Amino acid sequence: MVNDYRLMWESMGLDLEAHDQLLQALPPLYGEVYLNQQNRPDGMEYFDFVVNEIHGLRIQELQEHKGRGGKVIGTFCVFVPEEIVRAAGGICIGLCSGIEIGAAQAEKVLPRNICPLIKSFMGFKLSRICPYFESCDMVVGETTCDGKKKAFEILNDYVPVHVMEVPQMKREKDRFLWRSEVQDFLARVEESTGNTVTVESLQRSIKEINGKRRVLLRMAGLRKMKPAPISGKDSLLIEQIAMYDDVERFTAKVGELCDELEIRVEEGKGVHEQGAPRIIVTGTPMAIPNWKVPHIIESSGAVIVAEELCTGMRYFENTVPEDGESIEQMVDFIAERYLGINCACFTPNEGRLEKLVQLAAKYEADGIVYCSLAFCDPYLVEANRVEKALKEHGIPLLKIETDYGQEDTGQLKTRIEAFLEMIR
Ligand code: BJ8
Repeated sequence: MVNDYRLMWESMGLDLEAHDQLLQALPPLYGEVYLNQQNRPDGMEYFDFVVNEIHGLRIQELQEHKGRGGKVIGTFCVFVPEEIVRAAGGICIGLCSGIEIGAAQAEKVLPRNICPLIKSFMGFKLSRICPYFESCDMVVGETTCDGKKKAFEILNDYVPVHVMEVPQMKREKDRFLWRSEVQDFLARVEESTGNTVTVESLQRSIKEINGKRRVLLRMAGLRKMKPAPISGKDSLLIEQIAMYDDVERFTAKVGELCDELEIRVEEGKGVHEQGAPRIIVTGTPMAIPNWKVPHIIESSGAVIVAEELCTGMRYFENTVPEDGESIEQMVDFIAERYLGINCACFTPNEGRLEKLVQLAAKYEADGIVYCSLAFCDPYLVEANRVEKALKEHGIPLLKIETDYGQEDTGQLKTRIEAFLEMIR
């Protein structure tokens, strides 16, 4: 099978040597972070399988889709409406960028001191190492932060990029702009796929993507229970896989897992020791395989009960109304739903502060860990507003700034352990 995959990777133009190195790095890391956990739900077997096949089966599915004339569209932000891509018969893939790779290549076109997520996606593309990236017929960028916005101009030299202008405020005129951006995106997707989005296809796709979001919300709801029936690391993995797995299969598998978690809740079966501090993680997205901070938190005796992240709650907390009757009305609904995302690129971003306070109460959290990638101005600066709001409500906070390297692991562990000790 691996040999078949090698032929596939070769035919896609991957740098096989560099790709081998990447694939060799993943299993030991996964084994240490994931497979060593105690008391994992049986339903995690599917997600272990997906990771095991990360550059295999799913890539094969994408290639088969392309072989039938289908298109693959890559994204880097949860602001890109996947409902529209799906309604046009395309497959929408969240490109991960969660590992330091191809940095030397990336630094040929980018400054050294830039957010690791941006450096990572440029490195992936320039070193031809990611079969997801190489499957993309088009990549969608956005104007959320300056680094990404300018990097997409460069990326466009290597793959067609469509940039959506995400407003930075949420006034009526910003809503108007965003609606027109969603409308333009629909036209661009139709052009790229060669398919027309119809009322029926968009209605269906909205329902299917809502289904995916709802099942993730169901899983999130079960994590409110004491003891939590699933670890934060496993939940994060599922939220990461949500970005690229087959929508129907993924929804069904998370549903099966939730059935099992409900039984665990009834039986009072949890994944952690009694009295373990309950933590919410917030900040910049944690793309596969960036599990560093959650792993430190949970291996220090705490349990993560929610992620106020784009690889978390911000991805699934809102759905699109399903009663739209025309394309125009559904575009409005979609635009409105997406503008509800509380990204730090907005000013002000009160919604995020309110959400964090609410989450802390609903999930009975003992503390919040604010984790920002280095050089990410929006999240690093917004930490001040978050700190102020949480202080007013007496919610303990730990702020962390890190990157994809492992050099700071010891130091982070010391700080996280001290924080847990303080809130215990
Ligand atoms: S909606 S959080 S996925 S933009 S970490 S590249 S912001 S410098 S990723 Fe994000 Fe969309 Fe917002 Fe979510 Fe820039 Fe910060 Fe890097 Fe970032």
